[in-house]
Amino acid sequence: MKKLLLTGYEPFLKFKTNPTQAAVESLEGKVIGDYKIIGRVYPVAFKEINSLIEQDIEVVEPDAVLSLGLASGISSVHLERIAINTIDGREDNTGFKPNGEKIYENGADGLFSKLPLKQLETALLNENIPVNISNSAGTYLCNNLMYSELYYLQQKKLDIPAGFVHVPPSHEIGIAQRVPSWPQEDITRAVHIIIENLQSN
Ligand code: PCA
Repeated sequence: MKKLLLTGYEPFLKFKTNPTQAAVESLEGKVIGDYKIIGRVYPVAFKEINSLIEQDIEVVEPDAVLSLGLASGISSVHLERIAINTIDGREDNTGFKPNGEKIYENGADGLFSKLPLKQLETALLNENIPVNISNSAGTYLCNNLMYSELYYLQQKKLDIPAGFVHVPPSHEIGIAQRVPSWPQEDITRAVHIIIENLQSN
């Protein structure tokens, strides 16, 4: 059975929950399409994230990697096209505040998703899930994870589907923060549909 490493994040900043944690916890251990789901929920910590994803890819030996993050203010699923070699923005959960540093000194400026974005966009639309292909994953933890994941796979010459998807807030966050939000079950269903439509080699 093929394995898919599915990653989400813990709550951060003013968000008391993270819908990606809930999605990972509900899909963990399931078989979806070609894949058995191996779930991980990561801390929002710049200094830990690179080694966490490297270790998990090494230990799990996945046939595909799908990473998820919450983006407040979006009202559709965002299939991220590119990760950039920089971190910047608000402090993380350890209090570290990035200031435009490179993630890898000798890394490429940008790394492209290895997910079939157009195919996934069509699959989600066919299931009535609002979706957009996004050209910026920001400069916070999510971009960092997407970049270090793709960088590591490139270094190891592992040619597998891998990439990052941002999801909107769940209603819990929407109500607390007065931002657009979705039912958690639709967020989890969107992730399920993405995995179903990921073909491994
Ligand atoms: N979203 C943040 C980090 C953790 C998460 O779920 C981001 O978009 O960078």
